[in-house]
Amino acid sequence: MPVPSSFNDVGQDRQLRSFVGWVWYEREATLPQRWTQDLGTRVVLRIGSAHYYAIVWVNGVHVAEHEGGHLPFEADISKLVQSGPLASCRITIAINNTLTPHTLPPGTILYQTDTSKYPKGYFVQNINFDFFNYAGLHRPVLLYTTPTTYIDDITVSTSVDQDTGLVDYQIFVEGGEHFQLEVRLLDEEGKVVAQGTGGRGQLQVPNAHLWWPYLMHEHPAYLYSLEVRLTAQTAAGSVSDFYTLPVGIRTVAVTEHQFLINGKPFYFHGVNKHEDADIRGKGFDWPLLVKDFNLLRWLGANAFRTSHYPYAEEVMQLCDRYGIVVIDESPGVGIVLVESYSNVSLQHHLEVMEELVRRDKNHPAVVMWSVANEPTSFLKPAGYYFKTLIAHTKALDPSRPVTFVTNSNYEADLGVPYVDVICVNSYYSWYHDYGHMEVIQLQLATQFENWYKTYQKPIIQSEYGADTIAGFHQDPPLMFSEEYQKGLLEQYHLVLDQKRKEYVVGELIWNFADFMTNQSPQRVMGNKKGIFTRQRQPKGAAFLLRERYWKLANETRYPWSAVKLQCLENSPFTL
Ligand code: GCB
Repeated sequence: MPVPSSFNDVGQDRQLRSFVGWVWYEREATLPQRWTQDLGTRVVLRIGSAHYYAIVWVNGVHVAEHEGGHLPFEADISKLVQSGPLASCRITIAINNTLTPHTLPPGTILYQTDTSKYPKGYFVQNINFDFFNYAGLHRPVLLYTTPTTYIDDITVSTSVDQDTGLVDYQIFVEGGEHFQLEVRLLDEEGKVVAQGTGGRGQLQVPNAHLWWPYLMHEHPAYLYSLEVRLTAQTAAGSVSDFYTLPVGIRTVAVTEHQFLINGKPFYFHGVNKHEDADIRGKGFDWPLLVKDFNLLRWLGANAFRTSHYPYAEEVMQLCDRYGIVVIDESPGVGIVLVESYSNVSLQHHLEVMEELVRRDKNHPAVVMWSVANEPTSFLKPAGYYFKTLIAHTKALDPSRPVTFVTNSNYEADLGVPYVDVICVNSYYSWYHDYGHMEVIQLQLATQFENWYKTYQKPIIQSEYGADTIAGFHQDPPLMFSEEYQKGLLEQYHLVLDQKRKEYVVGELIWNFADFMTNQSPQRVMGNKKGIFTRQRQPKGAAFLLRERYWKLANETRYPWSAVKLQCLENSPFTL
């Protein structure tokens, strides 16, 4: 089985495609001698993503267990690989993709006991989310080393005082007490612009280049490099550890009707994505990722939401580098049953937010956390659940706003009182009043007005769209044709263009690309609401959005130039 990849679509076996239960991966690695002989070296096994519950053994010894499919975990395996003459290391990973009411996302196993209809022991995995439940080792599995005293974590937060950028840092060292830390901040030319010593401090950068979103500035996504050097005295002598962290200096703030980046109003015009592609499923793939970023830049998109789970770290790194703003979402999707609001579930959700914030806190591209998508937030226990979850996330990271994405009625929603920005999904003339595009404007305007009059908080249209089979044409438009998708989006845009002058701060299309789902009578080999096909070819709506996003970029950019941005065929960003 290739790693990284989902196991479902690489074989010809129908049972494997829909398999629910334990699968086993095993691999032998031969380690360099220094790793196994030098006791001053710490050897770590890092698993980028295992869907969903994983148990890990090295040379037959249990080293780690992890719940949750989308975030990395590690095990220090030094003792195991340094205990004998054996230089090889057998890594065994058992993964179980079963979802229960207490996992994230939640699910239920339904046993069918009517023996006239089902064989003995027959069961199915039920889920309340609309994407295929791919499983396997979706991201790289790595072995790496550090000294025994090492830099365990770094937290950076930035602010701006007039023209001076302020970079607050905190460095966490593990494995020893006797060490020195040196910190340097370098600009893009490699020039040292600030330095410090010790585990925490503030670096001041006069005339700082700020990190701006794509299309908002002529030099978007400016990144400094924070170099952290540790020198430690250990039993094995003096050792050093070194880490470089890209740092974008920027601020984020929310007012009653605006989302501010570096004090300027920011309008999200972008997409919702999925980690999804032919054959590899949710497996990480560089060419696919770079293609997606080229498409985002071609489109003039300045943002996306990691619907409906944390994406690979490499994705976040590219967002930092290209200035694509991220709403970083937890795997809290399909929280529907009352059992999924229990303390057991809440406790797990709090831990997932800890893991997510720990992993993504230093990315300038991440401007907001989303703790969930479309929960049954009108159920009684939802109030306490979201109050606790959002407060916890804010305590973990006071620098970013927190939201969850709702599709509940504005009067019934018990979670929205705790969010900073209201993110609302709606599918007018798709799931309701199907075929009737003429009702969209009225219904959408009412939606925005109701939410705003109740809460006076900025609003993002976090999903809207229509299933479209590429190549289906019909005029006047009928559902599933490319014309219908375009027509529906245009109706939404008419209202968005009014309300963005008031308090609507963003629009994210559902979805960037077609993606696989469970089989059902409503799905034709997956969800077809992509503006690109699953193979990343444009439908008509992609050209419509491209024109719109570049127009929006021209209207909302920070006025650094009177020259118009143009989307020329061969260049994603031309002045
Ligand atoms: C939604 C969900 C998303 C679905 C989409 C749809 O509201 O958040 O996961 O795929 O609608 O197409 O039904």
